[in-house]
Amino acid sequence: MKLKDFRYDHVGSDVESLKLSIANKLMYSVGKDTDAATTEDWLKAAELAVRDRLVERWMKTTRAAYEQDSKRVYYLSMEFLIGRAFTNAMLAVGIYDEVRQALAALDIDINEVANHEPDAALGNGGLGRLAACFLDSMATLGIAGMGYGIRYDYGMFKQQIIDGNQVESPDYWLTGGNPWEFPRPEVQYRVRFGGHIEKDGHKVRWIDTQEVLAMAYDTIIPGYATETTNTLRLWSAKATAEINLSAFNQGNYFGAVEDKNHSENVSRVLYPDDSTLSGRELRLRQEYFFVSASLQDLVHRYLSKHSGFDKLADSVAIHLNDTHPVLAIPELLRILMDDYDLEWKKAWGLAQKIFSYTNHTLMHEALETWPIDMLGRVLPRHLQIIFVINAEFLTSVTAQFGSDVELMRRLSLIDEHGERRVRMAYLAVVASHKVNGVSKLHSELMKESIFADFAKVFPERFNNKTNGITPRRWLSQANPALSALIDEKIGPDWRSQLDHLHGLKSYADDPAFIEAIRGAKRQNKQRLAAWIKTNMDITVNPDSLFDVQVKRMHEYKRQLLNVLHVITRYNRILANPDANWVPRTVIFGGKAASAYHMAKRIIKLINDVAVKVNNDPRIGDKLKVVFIPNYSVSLAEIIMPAADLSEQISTAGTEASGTGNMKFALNGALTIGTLDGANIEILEQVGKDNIFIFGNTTPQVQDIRTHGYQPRQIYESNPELKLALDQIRDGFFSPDEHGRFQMIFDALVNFGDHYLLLADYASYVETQEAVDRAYRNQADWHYKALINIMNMGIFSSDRTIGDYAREIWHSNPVRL
Ligand code: B1H
Repeated sequence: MKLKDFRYDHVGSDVESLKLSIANKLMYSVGKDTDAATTEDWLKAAELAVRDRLVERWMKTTRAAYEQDSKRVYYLSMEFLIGRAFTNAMLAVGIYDEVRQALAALDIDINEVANHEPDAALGNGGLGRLAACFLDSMATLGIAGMGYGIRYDYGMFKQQIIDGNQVESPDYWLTGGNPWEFPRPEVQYRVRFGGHIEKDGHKVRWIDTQEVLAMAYDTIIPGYATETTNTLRLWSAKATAEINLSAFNQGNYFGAVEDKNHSENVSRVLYPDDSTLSGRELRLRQEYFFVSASLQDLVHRYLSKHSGFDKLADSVAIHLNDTHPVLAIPELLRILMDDYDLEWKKAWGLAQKIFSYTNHTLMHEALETWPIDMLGRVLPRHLQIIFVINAEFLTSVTAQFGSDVELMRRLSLIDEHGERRVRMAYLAVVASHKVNGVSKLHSELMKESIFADFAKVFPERFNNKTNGITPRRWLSQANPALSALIDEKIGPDWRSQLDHLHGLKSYADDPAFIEAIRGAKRQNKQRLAAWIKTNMDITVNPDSLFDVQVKRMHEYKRQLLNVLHVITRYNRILANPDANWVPRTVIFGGKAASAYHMAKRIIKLINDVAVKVNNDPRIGDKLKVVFIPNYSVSLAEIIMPAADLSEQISTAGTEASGTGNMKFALNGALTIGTLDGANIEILEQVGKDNIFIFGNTTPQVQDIRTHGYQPRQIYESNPELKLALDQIRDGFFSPDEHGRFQMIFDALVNFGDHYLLLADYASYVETQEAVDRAYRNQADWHYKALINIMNMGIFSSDRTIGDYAREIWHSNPVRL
């Protein structure tokens, strides 16, 4: 309905209007008196007031995109690791200071309330955080981009460290309500599972299915310094009325409610795996659940503006964030053929123009394959469509390359070794017009390893888009001290033009500026030291070198190599206590997947080493070890700006890109790292004098492996390494349980050291000595830090998204 005189109060953004708004929200929306209001209540009131300042622009953007029929980019992802939204929203709209003053006038400290916001932790790690940075950049660049995902009731678990062990508990993030989302009960789609298929002439019918409803919740995604405001639409499962009614009519009230609970489980919880897969049926259902709702929704939106599907590929780009949403491919084909009677050829032609796919890992454990049995049971129609895609694909390959049975076996979407399974990554490659990796190295390796045969069949399809990070959250918001310094020199535009940081070059020779950079770092280290004191009751010295490794716990990321260095350093200090040691605080943080026993044991080892080292009076300030519990986006915002040294030490060829590496360097930490993932591109940007590179390269790693790697030989021949490993094995760090770390020793010395820690140990320890030497010269160290900061422009996710938009999606900004 169009109302001629629909009027509303435009909300102002001056301090007085904000103060009044916040008071009104506390009164009328939260329903609390100032006497009774808790910090959470004030936060809610302030959030709602800020949210109001986004809504007008949000509607304007939605209307403009619709009127201009802009090409939409749909970013399908199982994970969006957003973190907090309050400060981000204020900075985007440019009202942070006004809100701060308005709250102060109400006797409320903005930092205090902001720290009470729970993280939206709907993701595991890098892949999910990348999706969040991409949403920020799409909005900032004015691209009509929409995220689609799952509104998990429980996000990433909360990690406590109890007696040095990880203990998981559920993340009740929605308990206090979520002011950033708008429930859309009128937007619901049926998602079907199970049943069987029936042929009716040349029509296929999928019948006798169980159904669940997907209900939309829209989250506002503000662009920075632009009116463009996009949407993240997340789906939550609701039981259908039928489920409840039929059971109810049979007099089975509790049965009905149970059934309802069962079907709603599909959006209950995020799988806490990172770079590994559990392969459980509920995960398959989750994938189909959100993909089906998203496709129905986008087709519906398209049809509200068009009749017929001729323009679909001009209107719509669908991006697959890894293989988790790959069922979108058969789902689109199903909708087009079964619901709208398109012919196979037409439908397939459209799909190939619409889909694009990013691969995020080469690791075997993370490559999704679903057993044919399971797929056939849960999604019989989709399995049938996948068989058709495969048959057509293999036919076309035969036409091109002749009949080569081995090649067919390798290219087939169906893995026939043992239990037959669908290779989801192959399906993604065959159906997409573009397939990209996430760093230069990874994109090359992708073509040589998992997709080698496909790169011959479709050479034009493969490309690289090196990851990026949003400078709004990862510098402007996380590091106000450094941001203010930069603003003073080059103005505020770097927030949306990160390559403007090059302008700092003119100040690289100014000792006063270098000293100011050092001062900002020192302030951030104090902030982190205070956090550690308050939350862990450990005193760390802000003048020590902060050596930080925060990321998911995974063997390939080699937290253990870091531990081996810590132990070696401890032994060296004891052997030579009077030497002039550079004091270090080694900080770890990260979660282990709940079923990943080795990763959990490594957490325990870190904590046992910390107890030993931190309580040894002979060590004093020279070495401290801290494991920060519950690493998360909001903690990263405190930890990263405080780091002097960024540990990026994965085995060469294993970390697809990394994005933490970029965040640290942007905040002026120097990297100690292998030639892996985007570390290589950081090296290209900063030059070899401003980064600490060590270890075997990817070809060397391949070489070592093919020539028969012998970790025991390295163990036997390096006394310091042997001592550290023996101490781990013999209970030196676990006097209460001597065999506790035998499995770690075995993995490294007896069972092949799959990630080549021992092969890189000597080089790593030597490079750590170079770090100490460099740190002694503070002026030079912070000069190097400035060179890092200055050259990180290319790692803005705005650059990344600009490249995707131009080269993959062919989508232009909405005009406002
Ligand atoms: C990355 C994953 C991942 N790669 C499976 N793969 C998951 C795989 O729940 N699961 O089943 C979850 C996540 N995550 C990371 O992506 C890479 O390891 C990083 O190197 C990369 O920077 C990041 C973003 O591209």
